[in-house]
Amino acid sequence: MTLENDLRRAAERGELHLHYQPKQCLHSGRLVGAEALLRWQHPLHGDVPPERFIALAEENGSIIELGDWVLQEACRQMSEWQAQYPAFGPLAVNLAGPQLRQPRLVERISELLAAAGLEPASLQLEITETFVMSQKEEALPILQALKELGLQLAIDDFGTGYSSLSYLKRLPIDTLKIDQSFVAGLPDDPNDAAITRAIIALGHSMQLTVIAEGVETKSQERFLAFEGCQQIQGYVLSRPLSAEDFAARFLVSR
Ligand code: G
Ligand code: G
Ligand code: MN
Ligand code: NA
Repeated sequence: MTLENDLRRAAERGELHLHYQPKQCLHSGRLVGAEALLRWQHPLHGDVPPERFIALAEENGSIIELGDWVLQEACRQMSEWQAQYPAFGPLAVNLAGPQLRQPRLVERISELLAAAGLEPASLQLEITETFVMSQKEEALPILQALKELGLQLAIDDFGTGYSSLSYLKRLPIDTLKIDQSFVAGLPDDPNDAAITRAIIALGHSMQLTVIAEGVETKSQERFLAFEGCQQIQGYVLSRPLSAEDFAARFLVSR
């Protein structure tokens, strides 16, 4: 498949870049970091959405190299931003299942952090609930090693992955990220409202930060603030932006 071959060469051809979407504290209104999201500008097909190539990359194994490029670029960008805006962070990066299974992952991340001169706490890893819950025996020691290094850990797409609560309790995580499918129905859909409240309560009882993703409207934002959700991310604040636009809009004016 040609898209598959193109993907393997995308990094070296300079076709990959990261976009950044801000995260905000609902209580203070302050910026509390950003999520890095991978973009592929294909010379013929234009912007290829990650939905089309992340799964492909996971299947053919190129996610390891792709993910390594993402981590390296995120660290490079973060070190540039922290030099100018020391209070900014953490920067969150999505990690796919196959990346978490690499034996040298922890070593590699500490190498990248050291090369960029970053504290481990400047980096947050977003790991899907589906991976963590489907690979319980395997995931726990990996998460423990990443936590020992000092990274922040978030469970992404929370609510879609059939969490075992007894297992969740043992995970060394900092943050639950409420999946955007639940946020979409707020504030009117009674099921989405109930699920969102339950996740917020669960997070509080486990002393985890709860962030809602995919927040698009002020009425969703108000509902989440009222229910005690700490952070939001979504179009209501901003779409994911290029590094340049993100800095101009969210860093320079601080
Ligand atoms: O930003 P957005 O629509 O474009 O992302 C679509 C999906 O791709 C989301 O599920 C997101 O988590 C995933 N994604 C975006 N960037 C990365 C990345 O760098 N690594 C992995 N594993 N997934 C990513
Ligand atoms: O990593 P994750 O699966 O959570 O990726 C977040 C995805 O959601 C990305 O594709 C991003 O572009 C997208 N996104 C971010 N904010 C919003 C929003 O407010 N509404 C919708 N529909 N999608 C969003
Ligand atoms: Mn994510
Ligand atoms: Na998500």
